[in-house]
Amino acid sequence: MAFTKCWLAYPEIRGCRCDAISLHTELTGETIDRAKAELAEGFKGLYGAALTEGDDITLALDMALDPEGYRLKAADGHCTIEGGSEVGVLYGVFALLRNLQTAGKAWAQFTADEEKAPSNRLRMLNHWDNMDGSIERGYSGDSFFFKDSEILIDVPRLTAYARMLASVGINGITINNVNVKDAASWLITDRYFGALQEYLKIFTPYGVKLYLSINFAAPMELGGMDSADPCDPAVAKWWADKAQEVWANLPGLGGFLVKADSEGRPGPFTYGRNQADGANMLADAVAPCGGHIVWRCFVYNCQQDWRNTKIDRARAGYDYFMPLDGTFRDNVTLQIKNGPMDFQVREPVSPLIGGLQHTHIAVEFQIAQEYTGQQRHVCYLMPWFRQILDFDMHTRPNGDAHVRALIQGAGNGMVAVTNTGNDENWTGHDLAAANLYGFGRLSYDTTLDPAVIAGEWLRLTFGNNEPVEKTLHRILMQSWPTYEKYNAPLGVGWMVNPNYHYGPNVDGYEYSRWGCYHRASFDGIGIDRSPTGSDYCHQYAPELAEMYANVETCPEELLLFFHHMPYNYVLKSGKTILQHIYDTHFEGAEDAARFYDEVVTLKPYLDPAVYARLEARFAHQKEHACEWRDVINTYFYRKTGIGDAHGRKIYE
Ligand code: GCW
Repeated sequence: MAFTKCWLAYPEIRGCRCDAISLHTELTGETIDRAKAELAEGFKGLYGAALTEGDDITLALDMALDPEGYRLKAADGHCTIEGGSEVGVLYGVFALLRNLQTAGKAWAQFTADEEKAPSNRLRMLNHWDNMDGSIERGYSGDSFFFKDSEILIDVPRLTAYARMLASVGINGITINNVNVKDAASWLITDRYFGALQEYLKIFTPYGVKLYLSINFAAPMELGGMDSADPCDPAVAKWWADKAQEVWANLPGLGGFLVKADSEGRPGPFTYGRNQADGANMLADAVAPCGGHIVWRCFVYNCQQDWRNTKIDRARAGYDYFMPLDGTFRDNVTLQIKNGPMDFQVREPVSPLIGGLQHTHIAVEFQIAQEYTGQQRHVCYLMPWFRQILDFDMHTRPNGDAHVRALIQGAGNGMVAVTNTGNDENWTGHDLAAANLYGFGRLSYDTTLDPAVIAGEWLRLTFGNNEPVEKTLHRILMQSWPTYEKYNAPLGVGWMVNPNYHYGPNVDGYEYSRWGCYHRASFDGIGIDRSPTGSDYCHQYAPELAEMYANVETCPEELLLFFHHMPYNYVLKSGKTILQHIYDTHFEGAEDAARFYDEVVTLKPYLDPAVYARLEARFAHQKEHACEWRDVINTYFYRKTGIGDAHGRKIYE
């Protein structure tokens, strides 16, 4: 299937054409070949220029730089790019091409002086692609990795993808779903080694390490054993032998990602063992091969009884993993979702992220927008991710405990559940590509301003096109706040249709076993997570625990996450909670209608296919935001019998 070039289209910088730009380098190798090819493609597009031999640009190594860092200097038509390794050089080349576009100048006028090293070592994407070709929580077509239990080797598409990843500094991908099903268990067998070797050939030169999700019960499923007990030496031996076989066939493989004891997946709990027993057994198996185990912390009871108000799903990750801090091997990274629940539009930062002091961690984000509009609504998530990175956990009395600091250093980093599929434009909604671009950029440099990232992405994708840039920039920056307005109020989350997680259904999860409740009653709504309730708030450092426990100091956007509050409680805005719910839902739907009106004005400035896709999505969002507004407002009107203070229409 045809596919777009996304932000690597290199649209012409108008009025700046030149015949040739020349390159000199003594470096050789596959990564350098990719860097040269990128320059050739970039200059052809931006300036109509051929890449020739000469000294306009010099590529070199400087071992004093971070291995994934670069230094870029340019003035008077000359440019040097130095990298701490070949991959650093490649990153420098992408930085040059990006900066040329954002500057929008002629080659001879361009100046640059920047030196960068990545904020995080691990900058990874997780695909939830199944081997039948479907994608769990995929909203942009089918997998471009798998179909009918086979691995697809679509070299142009995979290469284009590897370039996109490298261009924003992503250095790892897990290609198969963490829910390892059907044929996927067999990815670590000779059935698939040949095809995976082709993947290594494509991704490795771009600095992208390949990871595989594995089935914790593989010794049983593949090895015919009767147990997968991590403390059984025979099981450990099976994994150690397996690792030798896998790495002998797939040299350079990054490692394994594991979802264990979660939502029905097998894991160490089956054998009365803990999460560290499981992770460490695998870590020891892969260590001689240089392998890495990424172990997810999304472990909770998904069979709970809604009648039992003592169990609190939000507590689970911390309760299971915190006592194990310091017991994990050095080649284990715990992958922790950004919030304690599950990728809601608003959640507090997971306390486990701050709690663990002696364990490698990666924060797991989701750009697939499972709960934030599923790539049909626009929802640019970088402002939200940046808030999370900037959050101070107060857990290092003598050091920096902002999330961005806690995930620095070896074994740590950022992961996103990705949003790509085989749709022509990769991400379904054209604007959803800003999340893929943005996640990469933010993981490489956690100090970047989300507004700047959005601006870059627009310029790279649409060229220098003022009406498009201005309008879409405004929409992107307003999109997450807008989505939050017409969604579940004040941090409580979960008012969605079960299973699909799309569209409003206020009580959709209220009486189910999944542990995500809002507990709306005739007089109030929200979960008491203070000491009078589950006391989840004391999983945070004392300053934060106190702040959250007290309704006066609890940030209002999370008020209902932490407290059960009466509808007539007056917020700092002077509005009651009920009126706040009404107002935000009216506003959210108005915002969505305005987005549509603004997008329609862009018709003359956009490629017709892009415009058609955007127009259809924004029309849907506009209508669907009204559905959200009306379902939620009606629900609370029915609970309370109190109407809107401004007399607006609320359906009965
Ligand atoms: O958000 C939930 C999703 C599941 C997913 C799970 C997880 C891959 O609804 O589809 O399973 O999280 O993160 O493991």
